[in-house]
Amino acid sequence: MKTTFRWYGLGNDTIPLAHIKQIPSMTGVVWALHDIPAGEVWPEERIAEVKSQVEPYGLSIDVVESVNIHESIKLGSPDRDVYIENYKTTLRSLGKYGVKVVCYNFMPVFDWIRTDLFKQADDGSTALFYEHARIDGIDPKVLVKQFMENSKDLTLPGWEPDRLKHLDKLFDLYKGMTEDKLRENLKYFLEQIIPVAEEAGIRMAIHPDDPPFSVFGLPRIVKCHEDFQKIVDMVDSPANGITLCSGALGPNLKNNLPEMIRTFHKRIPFAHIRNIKVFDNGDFYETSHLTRDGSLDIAEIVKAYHEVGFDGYWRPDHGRHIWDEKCRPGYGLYDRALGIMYVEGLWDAYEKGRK
Ligand code: DNO
Repeated sequence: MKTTFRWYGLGNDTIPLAHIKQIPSMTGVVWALHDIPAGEVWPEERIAEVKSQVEPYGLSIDVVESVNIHESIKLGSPDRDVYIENYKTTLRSLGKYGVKVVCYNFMPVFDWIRTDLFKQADDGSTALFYEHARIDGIDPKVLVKQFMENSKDLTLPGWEPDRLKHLDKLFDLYKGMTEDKLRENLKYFLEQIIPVAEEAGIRMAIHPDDPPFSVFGLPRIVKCHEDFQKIVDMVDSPANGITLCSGALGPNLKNNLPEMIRTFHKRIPFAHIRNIKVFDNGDFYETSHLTRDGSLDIAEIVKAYHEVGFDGYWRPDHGRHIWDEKCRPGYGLYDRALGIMYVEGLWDAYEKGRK
């Protein structure tokens, strides 16, 4: 498997490419043009610019996360075709510059949701945290405001101010939206996009809903094994794939990740590996990658990838904030680098065991 690392771009990430390159096993960055609003075409010259910044470090730009989906596509509004055409144009350009995988998600309104970005653990480290009681009683607008204040000048993926400024209107538009209707809208999108992705040499990889249950009454259609089956069946092509994110699926402890890997591995071009600790009441926080630190058996997950001969891309997902690092929530250098060493260590051990 090919190790990658999410990088927010020059001037937008606290971590220099030179440091990313020094992490053992590193092959490339996972990137995006974070300033381009969902629905707009990514200009070719901007794609070329990222390529020229990254490749001199011996790193690839093979994986993009995410080309975000305009809400009109998720809502199935009459103007969705305009945004689908824009998406196709972006895919063609990305293919031209050698991109191989495009991660995206189909979550209404919000991308991932947490209630705390810097929850302190006993050892003094901090990490992202989700608390049911706080979500149940909170107006989404208050949560958005807290997030913006807490992340200061570092933009958060999925929490772009542009996306969230019309929150009331968006919630109104989603009134009456069911899982089935949302699924139909995903199918409509995929039927148009996948042939273009195939031509461009790109594999699309849908990211699961994070957390994998309905929040603020919004429907969720990418949260378990059955949902994945429905999605891969919508368009039967290797280009219609999954980003298997252990941390996003993990809060539902019924999700059997090794089994999902064994079932869907031919449709998994991209894996996110991280651990979480789930409490009895369902609250969860993000731990180190170590199996013994969380509720997910990361060793079994890596074993499943090894068994199926996974040769796709993976990245450590979020990390804790340790050693006083000042960084974007979830995206510091140190803990993600430690996570990589753990996962690569497991992989080597399985590899030796096989021989
Ligand atoms: C947060 C990320 C998500 C993810 C998107 C994929 O840190 O895991 O923002 O990139 O959901 O489309």
